[in-house]
Amino acid sequence: KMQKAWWKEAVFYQIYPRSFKDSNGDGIGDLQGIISKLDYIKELGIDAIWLSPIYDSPNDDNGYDIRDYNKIMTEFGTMEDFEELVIEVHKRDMKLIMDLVVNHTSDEHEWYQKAVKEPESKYRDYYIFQDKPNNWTSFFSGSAWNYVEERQQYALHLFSKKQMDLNWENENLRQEIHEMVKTWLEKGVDGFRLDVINYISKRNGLPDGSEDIGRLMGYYGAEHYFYGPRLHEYLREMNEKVFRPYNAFSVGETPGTGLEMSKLLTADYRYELDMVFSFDHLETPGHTRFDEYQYDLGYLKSYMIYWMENYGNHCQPSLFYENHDNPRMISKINADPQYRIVLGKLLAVIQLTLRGTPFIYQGQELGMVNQDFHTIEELRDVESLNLYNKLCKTMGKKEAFAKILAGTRDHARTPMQWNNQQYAGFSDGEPWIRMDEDYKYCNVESQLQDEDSILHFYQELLAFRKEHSVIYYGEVCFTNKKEKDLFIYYRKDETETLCIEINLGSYNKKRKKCPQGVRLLSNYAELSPVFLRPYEASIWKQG
Ligand code: ISL
Ligand code: CA
Repeated sequence: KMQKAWWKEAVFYQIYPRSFKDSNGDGIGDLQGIISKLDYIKELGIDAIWLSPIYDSPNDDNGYDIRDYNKIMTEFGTMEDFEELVIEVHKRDMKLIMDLVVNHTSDEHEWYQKAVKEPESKYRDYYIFQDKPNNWTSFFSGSAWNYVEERQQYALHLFSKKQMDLNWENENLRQEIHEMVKTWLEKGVDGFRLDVINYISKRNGLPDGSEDIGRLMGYYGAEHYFYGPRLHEYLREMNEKVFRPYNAFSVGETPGTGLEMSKLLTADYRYELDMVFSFDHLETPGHTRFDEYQYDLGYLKSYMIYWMENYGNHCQPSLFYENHDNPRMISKINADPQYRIVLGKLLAVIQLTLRGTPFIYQGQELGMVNQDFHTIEELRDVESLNLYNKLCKTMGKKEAFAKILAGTRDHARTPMQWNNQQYAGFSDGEPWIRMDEDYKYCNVESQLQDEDSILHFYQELLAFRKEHSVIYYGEVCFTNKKEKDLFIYYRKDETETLCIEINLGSYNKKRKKCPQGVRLLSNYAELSPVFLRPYEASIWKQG
């Protein structure tokens, strides 16, 4: 028997504020823009919103480099705007969670400035300084160490040169973080998504990373911090002091932890995190985000079966394909435009009928696809720009750009497509990042008018979930596990049984038989008793 919780019944919607809706024509999305679109989100059927960072930041990594945790980024608005947002979200009976980035801060954060300039102050150990660098590399290319003239030492940054890793070994620092989190909970936010939270504990002495692992992964040192010795302790401490007293929800972003470690981080009797995001399903094994290849849906099937069968009732899976760090899922699977609509709906069926909490990324509900970028000048993301410069040292510019184009995070960061007017109704001014012509055909306004749109399908499915609690707490059982391109599973409880029947291939697949009962929802209007058509996905109700 599973324990009930609001977040096990909720569907989350991730907003990337910079690109969601601009209210004042400066080309940058903002809080008032979000407030103006809350009715849209509510009508979609969403229960909770996750906001990517909105704190004061010099925007080296679009807000994931925080300068002041207690201030709102000027481009996004004011603290009053934020308080209004909390009220407006709650008024509509939705929840709001914030992004909590506490593995690192901006180098412009007061703590870092003082650590460097006042080496006798209490801030001296808030960051990770060493006399000599080790061989760890940054996720955004090059060494993970900056030389700091003032201290004649090196400081660690696992991400950009302006994102300095905090030293969680320091108890004062941990306390300051706890107090900071409490001030946001006092403002009424319902929880947090914790950025790379599994990286906060680094192995004592910071030993060099293994050459073999480094070569294999493409970055050095991760085995010394992706699941560090004090991780569980830090999480339990934060849970006990901060999350539990406020009944706050937590979902950790935890790249690389896999199923067994994820269980240890999220089991309900361990009081660490409520859920985690695992990323192993976002690329087919043997590929990285920057390879150009076709994603294999057969792998998604095997991954989902593995998690659903082994994660257990004490842990709640998260279900997602997209976020602000990844190209669009439809483009990865099959970029042929004739399949865009059926494929967008197939993805919705899987995400919204398996056991777990779905997270929909802005634009996913429209079936947004990768952008048609042409030159490196059109890109904004620090990861892409750094990697491009690095690649250009060993290959031609064209080849380097092709790799960037396959994986750039900017595919997911172009403005939300609201209508077919200039700048897609996102802004009256030129957006901070280029967008292609796709908004002329794919946008909220036109999809709201079209009953067969992906957006309508999401609305129907989200309403359907609310009528069928078997999706929240029922069992999942798979059949035909070995059969290529066929994905069939049942959701069962005392009250009903649903059968989900999917063709993962882009061809007509001969049916052996039809499921029993009635077909309630499908991405094909007419039932064919002979074939499952390309990417056909249907929900049947039995008995
Ligand atoms: O670990 C990785 C290398 O494959 C990356 O996936 C990385 O862990 C992931 O991108 C972390 O993302 C989060 O933290 C970053 C920020 O740039 C991302 O936007 C955020 O989602 C640093 O704060
Ligand atoms: Ca603005």
